Amino acid sequence: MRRSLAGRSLGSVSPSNAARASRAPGIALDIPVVIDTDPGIDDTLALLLALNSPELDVRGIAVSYGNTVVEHAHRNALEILRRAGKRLPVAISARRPLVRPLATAHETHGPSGLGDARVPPAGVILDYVKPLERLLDEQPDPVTLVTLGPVTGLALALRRDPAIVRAKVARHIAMIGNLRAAGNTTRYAEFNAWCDPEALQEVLRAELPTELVGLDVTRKLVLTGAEIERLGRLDDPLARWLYAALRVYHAFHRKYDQLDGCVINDVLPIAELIAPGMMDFEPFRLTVHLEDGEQRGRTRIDPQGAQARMATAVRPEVARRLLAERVLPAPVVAEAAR
Ligand SMILES: [Ca+2]
Repeated sequence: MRRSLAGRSLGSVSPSNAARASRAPGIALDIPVVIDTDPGIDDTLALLLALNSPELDVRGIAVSYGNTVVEHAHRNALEILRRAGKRLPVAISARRPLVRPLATAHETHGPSGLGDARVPPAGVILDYVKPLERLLDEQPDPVTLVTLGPVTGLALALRRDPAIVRAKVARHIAMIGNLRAAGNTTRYAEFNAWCDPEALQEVLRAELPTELVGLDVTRKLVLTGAEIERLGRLDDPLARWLYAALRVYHAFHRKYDQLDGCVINDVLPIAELIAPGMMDFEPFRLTVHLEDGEQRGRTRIDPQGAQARMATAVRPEVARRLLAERVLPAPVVAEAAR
């Protein structure tokens, strides 16, 4: 077995090719997926997991503002694709919230969005770049839309072309919101929901259907400080690059959450697609607080709210095992490899 991280997960015989080769021709088992993302350190692990998983056929990436400005998120997405050895269509999902001023999480993810990881300079994104609804329209059949950032781009697509969204999105799974867990941006609100509560309200009311993977479950998926330090000691370019990103995220968690580790929220919706049933979902009627203040962006149960399913329990060891097998080398995530 090659010890190189790149060789394990990103080598020339990709898991994707190997899996396709073992299947009968003409039988498409891969789940077609479009990922709307604001990379982002946890987005990076989620994207690498998706790109390295034969169960998923990632058809394209749509990039949003969120953890950083959209120009940086776009540059980061291209760098993640380059390091994964993939070329995919990249669309622009949203540059700013529907009505609120743009805010980013630079104190969590660093000014570039990827901590101290080296990235090329960001360019200007011109107006004719493909929007999310065009990326969806190009799909020959319905896809699973995964959103890992604010849902502004999906709300805009629903405003501009609801028929395309409804025809091409068979399932929407989102890292967003919280019910019983405390917020991570205010006492009550999760960051993606807080960024654009009006967009989340519009998306929920569309009842696509949407499934929410929120802080109630994502807080249970933690890379420990010891695991991050082990990653930093590996002699491997991708491991060093990920470590430079994760150590900033780790320092943030240590300072603000008194947590020796990183909550890697965005990995969970991807893991659920690969290993269905690793989370429990329950149906709710949900609404979003649109008022300013600590309640802004809070998701809560409301008998008049929109129907959606929300994750209420998780088996994080499944996601940790997937990361160990497909993104991080086994010695990093020690117990998951057993
Ligand atoms: Ca994200």
